[in-house]
Amino acid sequence: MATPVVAPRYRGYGRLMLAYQMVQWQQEPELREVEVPEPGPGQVLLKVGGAGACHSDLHVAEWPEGALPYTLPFTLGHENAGWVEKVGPGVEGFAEGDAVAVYGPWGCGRCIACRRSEENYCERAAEIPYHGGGLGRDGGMAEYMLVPSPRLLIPLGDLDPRDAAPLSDAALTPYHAIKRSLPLLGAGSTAVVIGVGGLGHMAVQILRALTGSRIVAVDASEQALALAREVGADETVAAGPDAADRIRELTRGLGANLVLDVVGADDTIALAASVARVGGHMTVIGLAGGTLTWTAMGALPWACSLTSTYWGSAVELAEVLELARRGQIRAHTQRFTLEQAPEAYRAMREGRLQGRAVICPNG
Ligand code: FEH
Ligand code: ZN
Ligand code: ZN
Repeated sequence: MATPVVAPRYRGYGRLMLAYQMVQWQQEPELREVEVPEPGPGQVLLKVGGAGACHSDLHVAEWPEGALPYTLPFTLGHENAGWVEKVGPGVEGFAEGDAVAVYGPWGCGRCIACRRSEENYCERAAEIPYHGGGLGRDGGMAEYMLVPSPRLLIPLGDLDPRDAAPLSDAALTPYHAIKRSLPLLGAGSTAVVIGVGGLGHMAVQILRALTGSRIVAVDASEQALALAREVGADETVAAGPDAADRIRELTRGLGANLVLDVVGADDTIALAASVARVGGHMTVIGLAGGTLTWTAMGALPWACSLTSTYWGSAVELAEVLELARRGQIRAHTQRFTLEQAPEAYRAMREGRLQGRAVICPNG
């Protein structure tokens, strides 16, 4: 049970910890003191190394009561990594001190999609009143986090959990989106990434690691475009009225084989649709709520597929971690203490972050 922050670190027999929690819809989250959970049968207690701050958290906090199936309060933080602190009865294969990433989208664990490790597309999602730790269940913005099953843990090897945490969403989400377009992305192809924030700067690196595409990054901020060049973009384009012409110029008027919209606002969706190629893919992973009016003729080039994807599979997370261990991708992070979590989100809202903010509750 949560109470406001008070001095004692113990209440009764339960040890207390700080947690950054959603307490009321459409209100700022709060730092509160809560009990450290005890892992029950089949559960694992994680000592949190890092919990990435994601744009979706801002959207979640903005929803009115009843729009999401979540029960309040719950601790934020849905891209998490840390060390196993304690395993509950019956848990095998993990031991205290193991460095692990937490697979973020929590499904039923039993349906065909979940058995394929695609809990992001769980067949029973509509029956489950949360989307994962930090999304309706307690997440990683606390000293400890309860993980309901070891199936949700992926070993990190020698990766530092504070560097690896963002990989579980900021890298996994674009990795999943890009993987389905790989047949289009041979040498001579073009991939456009719109938005070079937490997910976008990982998308550029993933395209570099997996494809022969020329990578074009688009953003309104010159700082973001500098980061895009640093992590491997071949071309950068300032967002604005000339962006579409510039991209067409770069592609001999043909447009891009893949346009990945990491923002998902009206203007970025319009730009994406105007620079996709015949037979290409337009994939929207940003959640800014933009719309596209689709008509059979003219909204998109012929044979161009439009899709949105959600997060990725646990197997894909293992692949992402392998890319990071080999040094092919790296999340650019800014670390914050748990007490600084409100400042991390403020910086995100005001566009002052470069790369991903990671809350490190244990230093
Ligand atoms: C979280 C909640 C709902 C939709 C999408 C997300 C993403 O941050 C996961 O990639
Ligand atoms: Zn997220
Ligand atoms: Zn399922």
